[in-house]
Amino acid sequence: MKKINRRQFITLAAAGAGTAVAASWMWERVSSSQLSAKPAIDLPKLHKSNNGLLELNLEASNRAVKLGDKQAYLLTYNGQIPAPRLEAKPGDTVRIHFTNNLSQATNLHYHGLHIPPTGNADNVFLSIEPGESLNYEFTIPSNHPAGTFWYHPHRHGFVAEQLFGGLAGLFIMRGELDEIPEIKAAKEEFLVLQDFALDGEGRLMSSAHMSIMTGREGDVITINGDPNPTFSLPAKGMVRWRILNASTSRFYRLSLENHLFYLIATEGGALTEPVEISELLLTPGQRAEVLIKADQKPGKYRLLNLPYDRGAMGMGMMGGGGMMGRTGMMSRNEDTPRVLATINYGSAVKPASLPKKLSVIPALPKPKQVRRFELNHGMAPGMGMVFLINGQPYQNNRIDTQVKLNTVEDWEIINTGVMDHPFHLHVNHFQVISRNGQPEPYPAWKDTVLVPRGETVRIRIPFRDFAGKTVYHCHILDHEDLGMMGTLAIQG
Ligand SMILES: [Cu+2]
Repeated sequence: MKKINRRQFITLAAAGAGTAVAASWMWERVSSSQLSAKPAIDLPKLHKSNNGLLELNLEASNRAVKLGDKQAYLLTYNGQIPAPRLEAKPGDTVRIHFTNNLSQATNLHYHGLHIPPTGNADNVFLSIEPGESLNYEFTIPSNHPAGTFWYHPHRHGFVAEQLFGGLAGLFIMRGELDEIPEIKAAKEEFLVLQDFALDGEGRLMSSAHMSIMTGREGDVITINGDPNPTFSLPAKGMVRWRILNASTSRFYRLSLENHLFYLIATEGGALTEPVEISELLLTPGQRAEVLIKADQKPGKYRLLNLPYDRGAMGMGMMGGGGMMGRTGMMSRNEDTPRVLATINYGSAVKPASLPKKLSVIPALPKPKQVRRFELNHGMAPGMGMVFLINGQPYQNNRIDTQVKLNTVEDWEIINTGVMDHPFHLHVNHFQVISRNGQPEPYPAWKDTVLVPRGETVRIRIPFRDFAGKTVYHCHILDHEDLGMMGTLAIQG
C-alpha cells in the first residue's frame, strides 16, 4: 500500500465549524403541510440493468423537493435530488427515454463513460428543446472498467445554470472491482455533493447575484440532498464511499476526523493498490472511491470540508456591474472547516482488512505527438470577459484539435491564469504523467485533472474505439459556458 500524505488529524475550533453550519441554513423552516402534494423522496431511486438492458424514462423539470426538512424549488431528473442512480454492467445496452420539461434547451452527458460521442449516445452537440423528447441508446463496451460515473446536462451556454439547479445523478458501472472480497465485504455508500444558492423561500437565486467569473457557489451544501446527513460505520468494519463532486464550481477538500481514507479508485476506475491519504481534494466533476476502516472508539466523527483557495477574478478584471455577488466570494472567505456530515459508529463486527491488489494499470507507450493547451482568460470583441484555451473562446463550428483513432498522445496543459481550472476530456480516460515536471507517484485512470494556476500538467491519452467529434473543457462550468472549451475530432 502506498502512503501519500502523513497521518495528520484535524483539530478545529468547534465553535467556528458550528457557526458556519448554522449560518449556511438561514431560510425559514416550512412545515410538512405546506409542501407540495408530491411525496418527498428521501433516497435517490435506483435503476439497474436487467438481462443486459438498462431502460428508463427520465424527465428534466422544475420541482418542489425537500433538502433535509426544508422545501426548495429546483431542477430535477424525475423529481429527485440527486437524480436517480443508474447501474449497469459491461456489455449492457442503455436506453433512456428522455423528456425535457425545463424552460430552456438541454441534453445529457454520460460523464466518464467510454461510449460513442456520436448519434444518440454521449453526444454533447445534441440540443433538446423545451417540451421535446429524445431516446438515448448506446451499448457499453464489454471491457468497460467498473467505476463511479455520472450524468448531467451539457448544452453549451446553459450547463452551469442547469447543474447548479440540481441536475446530476450517478451512473455506476459494476465489474471486477466490486468482486474483490475485502471490497465486497465493505458497506457501500454513495455520496453526491452539491451546493445551492437559495433565497428565503427556497427558490434558486438568479445568476445576476452570483460571481459567474469566479464560478458560482452556493452556501447550502448537501450530500444526497441532505445538509448534514448521518452515516453509520460498523465498528471494526469497513465502508466504501463512492464520492461525486456534482457542484458547478465548488471544490471539496474532505477529511474525516480521526480517520484516514484509503483511495481505491479515481474517475476512470480502480487503482493498482490502495493509497493512504488523510485528505481528499475533489474538483467539480471528479469522483473518488475510498475505504474507511472503522478502527477508532465508538462515537461520532465529523466529515469536514477544509478551506481551499482556488483563486478568484479580481474586481479590476470584472469590468464592474453586478458580477461579484455574495455567494461567489464564499470560496475565498471560507477559512474555517465546515461540517458536511456526521459519522456514527454502529455495533461491532469482525475486524476488516484492506485489499492488497486492485487492478493492473498498463504503462502507455511514449507518444510522438505532444500538444500544448494554455488555459487563461481575456477580453474578446463583442463578448467581454471570456475564458480561453490557446487564446480562443469556444466556437461550435470550429474543430480545435484533430487526432487519429488508435493513437496515444501527450497533452501538456498550462494554466497561465489567476484561477485553478479542472480540465475534463470526454469519452477517453487518460493517465497523469507529471505535474510541473514531477512524475505522478502512482498510476491512475482519470477524466478530470486539476491544473492549478501557474502550473503545468502532462497527461497521456489513448484514443480508442470511437471516432467522432467531442469536447474538452474546464469543469468549473461557468468557465466552460464562458468559452473554456474546445472541440476534438477523433478521425477513424
Ligand atoms: Cu476554469
